[in-house]
Amino acid sequence: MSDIVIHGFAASTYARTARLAAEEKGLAYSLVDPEMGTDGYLKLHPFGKMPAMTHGDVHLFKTFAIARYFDEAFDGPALQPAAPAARARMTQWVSVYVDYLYATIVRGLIVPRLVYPMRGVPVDEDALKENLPAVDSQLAIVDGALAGAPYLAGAEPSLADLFVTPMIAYLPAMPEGEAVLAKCRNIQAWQERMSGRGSFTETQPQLAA
Ligand SMILES: N[C@@H](CCC(=O)N[C@@H](CS)C(=O)NCC(=O)O)C(=O)O
Repeated sequence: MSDIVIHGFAASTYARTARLAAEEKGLAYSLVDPEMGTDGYLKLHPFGKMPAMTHGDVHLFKTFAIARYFDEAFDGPALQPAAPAARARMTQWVSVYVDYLYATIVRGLIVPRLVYPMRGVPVDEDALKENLPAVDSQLAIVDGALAGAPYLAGAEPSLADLFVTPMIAYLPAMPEGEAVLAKCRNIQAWQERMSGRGSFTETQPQLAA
């Protein structure tokens, strides 16, 4: 069988989602740092983002496509519910992550608070502060969805959970993140379940300055 290669930085939330899916399926893969912006990498990901994935002659970009490929092309526990309504709910939460949560919480809070200081990039504190009510309200919605529900799309973890959990994992590392998480008891309990999984431990990024 050909080798699976995930092109992405360990600290990337999207690359971690792809890795979580591979780990949950019990797949062997290598993680390779992409050479962002080079012609070579643009051949793998024409939009210049991460992750991309190669498996023999299968070349994919976009995390949802990669994660679905892992789920559907290989044996192992199903990462997508079979029932149409639950599967649609999974897709709904993946879209919520891609369209809303990533911009507000990853780009608007985690990147400026954690990544910019490591790179010596000045933080626009006003913009960060202005974004906090949206962080609160979006996470309150996720918290509400997890009230009385073990996972976002049913009784078992699905791709929806694998999209959201890497972002939540960064929040305790910053005061604004800690403060919002303290109000989200259902997210806390869910994150505890997610972080107890082998896939989570195996993909833990090391943040170094
Ligand atoms: N919606 C895309 C998003 C990919 C994305 O934004 N990845 C981020 C890393 S988490 C990235 O490549 N950032 C580097 C950049 O924008 O140059 C997906 O699902 O794969």
